[in-house]
Amino acid sequence: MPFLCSLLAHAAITTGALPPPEATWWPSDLPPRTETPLVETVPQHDARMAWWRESRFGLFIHWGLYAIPGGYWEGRRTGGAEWILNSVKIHPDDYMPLQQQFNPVDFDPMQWVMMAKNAGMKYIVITSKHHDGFCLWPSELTDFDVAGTPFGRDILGELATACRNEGIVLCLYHSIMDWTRPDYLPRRAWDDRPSNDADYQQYVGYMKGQLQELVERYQPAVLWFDGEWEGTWTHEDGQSMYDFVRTIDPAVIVNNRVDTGRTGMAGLTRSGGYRGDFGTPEQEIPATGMPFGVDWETCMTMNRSWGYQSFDVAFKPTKELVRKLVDITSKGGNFLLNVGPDERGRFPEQSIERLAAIGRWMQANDESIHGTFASCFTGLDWGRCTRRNLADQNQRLYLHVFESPTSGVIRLPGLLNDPVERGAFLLANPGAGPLTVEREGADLTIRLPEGMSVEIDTVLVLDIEGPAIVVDAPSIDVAEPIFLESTMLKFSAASDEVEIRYTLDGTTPEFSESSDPGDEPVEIRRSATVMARCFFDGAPVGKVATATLRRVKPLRAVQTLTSRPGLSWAAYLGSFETVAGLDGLEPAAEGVATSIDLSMQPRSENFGIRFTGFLNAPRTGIYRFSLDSDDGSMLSLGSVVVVDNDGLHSALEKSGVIALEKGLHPLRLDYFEGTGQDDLILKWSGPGFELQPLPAEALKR
Ligand code: FHN
Repeated sequence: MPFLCSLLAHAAITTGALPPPEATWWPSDLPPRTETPLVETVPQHDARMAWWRESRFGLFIHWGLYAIPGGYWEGRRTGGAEWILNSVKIHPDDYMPLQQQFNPVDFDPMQWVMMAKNAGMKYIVITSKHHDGFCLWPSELTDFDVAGTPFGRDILGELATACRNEGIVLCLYHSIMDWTRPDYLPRRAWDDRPSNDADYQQYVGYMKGQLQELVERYQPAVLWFDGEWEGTWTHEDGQSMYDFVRTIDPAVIVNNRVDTGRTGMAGLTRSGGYRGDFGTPEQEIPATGMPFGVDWETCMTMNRSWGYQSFDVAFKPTKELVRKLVDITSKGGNFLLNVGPDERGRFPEQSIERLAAIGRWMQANDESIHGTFASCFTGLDWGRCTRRNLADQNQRLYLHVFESPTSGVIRLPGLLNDPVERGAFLLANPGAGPLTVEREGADLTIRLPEGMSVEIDTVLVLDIEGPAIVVDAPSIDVAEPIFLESTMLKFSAASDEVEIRYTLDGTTPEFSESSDPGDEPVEIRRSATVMARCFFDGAPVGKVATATLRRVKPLRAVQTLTSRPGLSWAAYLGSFETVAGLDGLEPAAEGVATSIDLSMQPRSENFGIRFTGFLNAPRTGIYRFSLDSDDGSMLSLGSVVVVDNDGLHSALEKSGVIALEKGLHPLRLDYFEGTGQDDLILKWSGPGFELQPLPAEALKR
């Protein structure tokens, strides 16, 4: 196979390479840690994550006292499910007596485990303690637990046994937030219990004691933390907790909500040494998956509630749930699908029915989910792709056909590998004989069985020679989209077997003299609209890549007679929705800061801060500013808004680029915090230095 052999010589697996095995798996911006068994090489980290990555599909169970009201309170339908104490503003003294009603006589752990197992799920994550503080196991550290109920049985212990007997992995959800524990802060606003002797670090110790109980008694394979966002739980607490539980059990996997680095419901972990072994998108699936090599799991309800609510009958159809599982798997993630059992310990009928229906699809197709990894295509208009490695470096592609094209043919765009002899076949019915596979330039096509209709997802299998090499849009490598005198362009593609052509005037590249070959770096000296495309045997392959490059003049520095170290800051009290809300207010406090942080914040919630002064640019050049905040923020230099990260949002990072003349530039940084987590991190990069916090000498007033 001459064509492919030459390919393999250049095979750069288009899904990105993992760091070399000798790399140490530890947040790279942290000093190496030697005092705990937590330092892992990449192979050791991969070994710890292996079963979790192979599983791909798990059952989330939200169960506790809140199943008793089930969204009703004092005879009224209130909604709120597991949040009912908060949603209905119930005083803990009125909520905690639910403990005397907890008697789930129909609880059958083996039945739960078998429903999960038959659905093709490999692990169960159950709420050991949710935000209401009630413990589903007999804890030595509190009476607000299952031992103090009429039921009295060790729910987690019985479930752990059933899981072990059926080869299902037990994992525990544990809430950091605790609305009833006296030492937890902040109190709910309507909770008038005295808080002056509440000791938050005492609460952290209580949490650690309970986690030690749970890890030593039930050996959960994953600790799924939640409720980290109220501001009292700090990055230091998160680091300490992660180290604590992994020191007790170095094999345990911990999600990123143990720390404070989660970027809201999108779930990715911010850079900066935040702990957590996987990201946790909630009720959403990343549009294109996370960067290759990042572990993540989408958690989602079947209806709209995590906890039980009889009137929530908006259950997603089985077809939608299966396609979510496939979509997530095709992006390299795990799917944690939730059930909220009722007060008797029964799964809702609709959940039972969907788990069984998913199981019927999985029975014929689970090979295309378990043990597979992300697609090699950026987008397929007829469905999704998952894959696994085979012996002798070959790969198996699972082609999930959601919509059968009217042409009766599915196209694998830019797939340069050739199929192994056996061609393609239906996973659910291999005996139906091979399907016709043909090459059309850089694409492969597969003819579907005559009249094939798709009920949920019909999976085809295609084994290919070697690791998948897919040519899509070439990458256009340039330092920044703006430049002063000139900048260098480089182009690259997934394979050397294609040729890159580009234009600088915004016209679509062609395989002719009208477009230049992109095999050498190019110097750009004036603004340009770059378009680049791959060609294979003279035919265009994949999408067109574009980049707009602008030649600019630097923002002039201001001339001031003198300047003193540090920025002026003013703090404001109020509930804001944008930074504009700070305008015209009288400051509650003022001062000087030699670094940009929240050390001067006047309180934990509902405040704003405005920094003003000058930025001292060490030399004329191109500067990039990264502004990471929860909630809103905005950075201006002179009259230019460099980064607009305004609005009510959880942790979010945005960046902007600007050309500056050496010298002083008027700076204004506005920030506000609503409720929950707060964060303000400003970094910059510039001529001769990488992204880093602004040093004191850069801040003047
Ligand atoms: O507040 C919780 C909610 O009750 C539920 O547990 C979800 C599941 O991930 N997590 C939090 C909301 O983001």
